[in-house]
Amino acid sequence: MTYQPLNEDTALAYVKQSPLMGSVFAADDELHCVDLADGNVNLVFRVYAASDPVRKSVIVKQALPWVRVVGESFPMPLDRARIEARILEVEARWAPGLVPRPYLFDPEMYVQIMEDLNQHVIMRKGLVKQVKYPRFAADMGRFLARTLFYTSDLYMDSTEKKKMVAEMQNPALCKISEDLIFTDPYTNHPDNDWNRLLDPQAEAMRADDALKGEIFAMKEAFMTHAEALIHGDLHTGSVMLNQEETRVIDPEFGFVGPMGFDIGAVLGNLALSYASQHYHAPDEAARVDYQGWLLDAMAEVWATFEEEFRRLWETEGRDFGSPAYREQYMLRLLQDTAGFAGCKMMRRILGWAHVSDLQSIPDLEKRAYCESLALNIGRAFVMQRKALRNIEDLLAIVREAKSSFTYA
Ligand code: SR1
Ligand code: MG
Repeated sequence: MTYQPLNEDTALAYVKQSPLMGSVFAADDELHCVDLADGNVNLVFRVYAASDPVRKSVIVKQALPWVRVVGESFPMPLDRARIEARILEVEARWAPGLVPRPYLFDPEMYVQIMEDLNQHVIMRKGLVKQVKYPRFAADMGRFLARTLFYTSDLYMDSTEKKKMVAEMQNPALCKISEDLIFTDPYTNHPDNDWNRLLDPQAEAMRADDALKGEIFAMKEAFMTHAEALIHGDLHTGSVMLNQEETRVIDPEFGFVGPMGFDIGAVLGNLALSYASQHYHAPDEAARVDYQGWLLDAMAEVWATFEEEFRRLWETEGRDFGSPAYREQYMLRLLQDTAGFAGCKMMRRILGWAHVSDLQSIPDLEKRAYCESLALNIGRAFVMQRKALRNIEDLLAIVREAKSSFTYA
């Protein structure tokens, strides 16, 4: 089939002629389609059977040759859909039950069909409402440990690892991350968008060469440290969950890169939520309680990751069997995690592509209070990362950070 962007009608017709008729759906099922596109980049449809819309339902995700929310002026290669489908398969192998089940990838239409998580919600939306997810931290720690360990040189055969590095090259999406996370926010790039009440802080950060030097160190690590197959965009909009289950979605920015980029994305986005709770949870007791939950979740993600990763290394590691090296490696991972977390927090405030935790705060003064707190946490993560010795040191940065504004 020649590539063409789908709409609700053609997505429905597409599913009706697919191998899913006879597996997920019966031939005589009455099917419906609804457009679900919500993120920045792709087309997303839900196709479901009228007789059982919860269980008989799939997600049809199609790449566009440009960024959906911008249009043709921001081109993006269709091939990212192949990489995403491949990474989803790898993640499903090493972390089964923690990603949606992949059903089909069509390399001509750049369409993936996968399990519909219609009993799960996007985590960021739940965090804004102070929902606690009891399974999240342990599940996420395990997802990180397993996907990162099994695709690293600690486990993989050296030749296979190098083949994977070549197969998972994702240069266009990596370039977007290089620009949007590590470069543009610290320049006068015309796409940057920030709350103008933050001008003094934003200008100071853009003029701070010590900060830029450390951010460039993180950028170079992002570009050159081919440690493991990473998800590449593991913010809280890439997690769907409920009280019992956690699923990681959308690995289209994945490539073989630094492990701390994924772990840092998770911790940095929890810290963004922490900063935003000054607005979302105005009752002080409720805010302190929820911020406590977020800090506990950050600690548990790291603790579960570290415990599982060490266990896998000790029991299944093929090489690098030195306890001294292991200690050095785990400490470097923690410090990288802090550095990438900080970069990922600051870009969401100073650059393009903001997050709803902060963007949904309508009062610009209240928003500036929260944004400034997040910027100060992010900056401290980057600048103090080499002094961190354990996860408590990282949490202390969050607890002790102050906004440069007064909450009015
Ligand atoms: C052009 S894509 C903009 C941002 O959305 C994605 O989720 C990534 O974070 C990317 O940087
Ligand atoms: Mg995404």
